[in-house]
Amino acid sequence: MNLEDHPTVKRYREKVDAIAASQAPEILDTEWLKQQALEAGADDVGLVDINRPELSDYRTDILELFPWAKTLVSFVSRMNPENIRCVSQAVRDLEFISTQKESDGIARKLTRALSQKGIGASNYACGFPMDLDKWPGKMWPVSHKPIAVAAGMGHLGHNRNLLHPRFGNFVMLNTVLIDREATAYDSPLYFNPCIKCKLCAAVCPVGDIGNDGNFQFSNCFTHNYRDRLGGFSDWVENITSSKTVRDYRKKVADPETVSMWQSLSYGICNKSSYCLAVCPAGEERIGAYVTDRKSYLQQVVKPLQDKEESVYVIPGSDSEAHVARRYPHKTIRRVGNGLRPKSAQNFLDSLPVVFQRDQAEGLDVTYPFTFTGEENVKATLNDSQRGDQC
Ligand code: B12
Repeated sequence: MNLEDHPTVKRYREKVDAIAASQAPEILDTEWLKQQALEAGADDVGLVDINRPELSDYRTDILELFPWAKTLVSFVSRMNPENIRCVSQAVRDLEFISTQKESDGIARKLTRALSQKGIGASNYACGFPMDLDKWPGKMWPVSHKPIAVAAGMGHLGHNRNLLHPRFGNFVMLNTVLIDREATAYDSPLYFNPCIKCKLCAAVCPVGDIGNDGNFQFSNCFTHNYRDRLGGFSDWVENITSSKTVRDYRKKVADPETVSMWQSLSYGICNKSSYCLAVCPAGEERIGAYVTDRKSYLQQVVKPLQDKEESVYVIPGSDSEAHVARRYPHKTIRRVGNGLRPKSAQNFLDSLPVVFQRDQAEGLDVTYPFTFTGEENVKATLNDSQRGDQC
């Protein structure tokens, strides 16, 4: 008997043919693809072509990891604003942790559904894990914010978060990368939902959001991420540099020790996120602000401003001065943030994000740098925060 005529082989062949016939086409129908994302649980979804000009700063990192990526599916998952606005950090963190898990679950469900149809699909974490061997550089090859903007999910507001036209900034972002094209792509939203109320600047305990839109990355990072990444390495150094238990307790208060335990056990924690909490943008949220601003300030903004809490700052930073001036009832905790450049190039790259512009006010200087040895770099730094390298 010819092997091809054997019933088992025949059945196998028929199955293979049926699978091949059910395979997705080379170019995917946009509406079908979006429907798959919505069915997986996304609250809104948009598609971007990897070659879009807006992604030029981000494309290399994405393609290094996913060289086959052609279409990016950007989707949002809603958060409950009442939880994010709560003065309890536990309630806020639970909302962040739950939404991130949900978002990664949706990405997983979508990639699985697509891969069952023979479509190559992958996803990078909504938040963590990240590629920490790149620390303290850019550890996230997929930047969800610019992708979401290009996919029409919203625009960045004064607080640097993506504001969705309906849900405001109460969304977590995620991206699924796909190995084929789609029939149509989305464009950026035609308006920015940010109304420039600047409540985000008014509420930030460390003053990292300037009225002019400047964002001071390292001050946000030092406070918000006290129990993660660089804050964690600073904690370890506090342990190892303490000669006695008493010495350790002078550096780290008991609630701070158990806070580290909680962060390690249960996931991300943010000391603030107030910039997100107070934002009134988005169809679903704006009504409460425009109809009665006074009550809005009283109910949403003031409780966060009045909260007595520890605020983590680098000694001598703009944020230390800000807390002392604006929030005398909050406790200043002077700490390290673990950001240590690992190379001359990394040092130069980090300068704009660690620059303390208030402390440097009135300064008019130019620093020439020449690095020799393993790296040969020349750079000129001036007070416009730019490093012009030769
Ligand atoms: C890095 C990062 C941060 C950094 C920098 C934030 C920033 N404005 O870029 C820090 C730690 C400060 C941060 C804080 C927060 N983040 Co964040 N973060 C990210 C991350 C990983 C990448 C952001 C990004 O693409 N930046 C690049 C571009 C768009 O920004 P940029 O201005 O050009 O460059 C900045 C960064 O490169 C940064 N930077 C430079 N060098 C280094 C080095 C290191 C070690 C780090 C960590 C950062 C860093 O400084 C630059 C200036 O701000 C994304 C997740 C992801 N994979 O995309 C989430 C993400 C942007 N974060 C998010 C959230 C929710 C927050 C917080 C609200 C968390 C909290 N609960 O407090 C705050 C908000 C602070 C703010 N107002 O921006 C959400 C935003 C959701 C939304 N609706 O927009 C994201 C998209 C996560 C998600 N999947 O939803 N975040």
